[in-house]
Amino acid sequence: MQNSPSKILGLLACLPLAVVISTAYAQSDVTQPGDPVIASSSNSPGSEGVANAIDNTQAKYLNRDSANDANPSGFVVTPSVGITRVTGMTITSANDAPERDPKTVILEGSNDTQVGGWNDPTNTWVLIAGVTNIPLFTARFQTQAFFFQNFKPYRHYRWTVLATQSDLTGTHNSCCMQVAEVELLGSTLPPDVTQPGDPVIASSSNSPGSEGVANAIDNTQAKYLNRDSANDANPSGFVVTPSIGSSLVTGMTITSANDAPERDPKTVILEGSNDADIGGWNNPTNTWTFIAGATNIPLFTARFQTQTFLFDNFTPYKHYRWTVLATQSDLTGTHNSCCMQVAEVELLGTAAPQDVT
Ligand SMILES: [Ca+2]
Ligand SMILES: [Ca+2]
Ligand SMILES: [Ca+2]
Ligand SMILES: [Ca+2]
Repeated sequence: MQNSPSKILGLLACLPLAVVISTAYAQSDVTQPGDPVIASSSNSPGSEGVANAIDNTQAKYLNRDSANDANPSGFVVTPSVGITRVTGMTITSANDAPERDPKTVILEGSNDTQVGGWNDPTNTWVLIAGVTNIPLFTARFQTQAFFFQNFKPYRHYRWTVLATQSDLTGTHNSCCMQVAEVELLGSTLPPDVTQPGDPVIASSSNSPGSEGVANAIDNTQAKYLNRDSANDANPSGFVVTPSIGSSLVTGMTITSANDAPERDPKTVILEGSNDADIGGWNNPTNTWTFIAGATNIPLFTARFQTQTFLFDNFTPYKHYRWTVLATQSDLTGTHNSCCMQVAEVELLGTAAPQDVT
């Protein structure tokens, strides 16, 4: 049976719409007015403070620290929507004085529990993107957008102007940095495609009775412990078949267990299978395809700490195999002669698109 031309045209007509929707979702502003913000300093006029940077109006944020580009200025924001992955930003010029517009901006991220201040030594910041030589804003309240690759999700963002447009405008900037608005474009993390009770197969039964494989996805801090990874002699992990059906997984979280950091995962691989049935952890009748590897996972610096890993994946799968190839072991100062253990694993993604015909 042939597809009628009208049906094909209909499908083509749908395609751009679908793209637009997904683009809009992926690139929405993760900040909102009222989110906690910390100014680089209080060197602002009373009515032009830092909250104006994300207030969704043309009201401007002005900071005098950047007079003559002597010092950086900007802000820290903690999006109230939670952990996000940011892959772009917009900057909107303020009402006047183009020499004060940003020319060089850096964006950093932090996953610290709390931010102690703009430049608090207890906080760790990681560079996400630098935008240099921003073109002149040719109008007031003009918005420029910048996109970059970033696979790391963060709780907090630090947005810093290192240089203003100043002399490029023909006017030396002896005043300040100013912006009408800044948006951080990105998305919240996709949800966990697994749920407690989903069929799981352990890499082996070499676990204490109360620390079996079901604990890996039970949504509690109860841990899964497998002794096969003592001395990193053998891999250990599990296969899970999400009961929601085929899913597209683009990330995972790993939460450390209650004790013994040397047992935490250091190298993990995730594979997918679309076989009808899984015959076991490593059954020769099954086909597994590599999806992503997380190598040199940073030390978990606390118990029940969650680390998140995001990756590109365009293939939906019915089954997932999560394998720990190495534990943190000696990096912690203690050799791991026991096992691998985790409090929880999440596979982040969405249900696979369904055939609508
Ligand atoms: Ca906004
Ligand atoms: Ca504003
Ligand atoms: Ca658990
Ligand atoms: Ca879960």
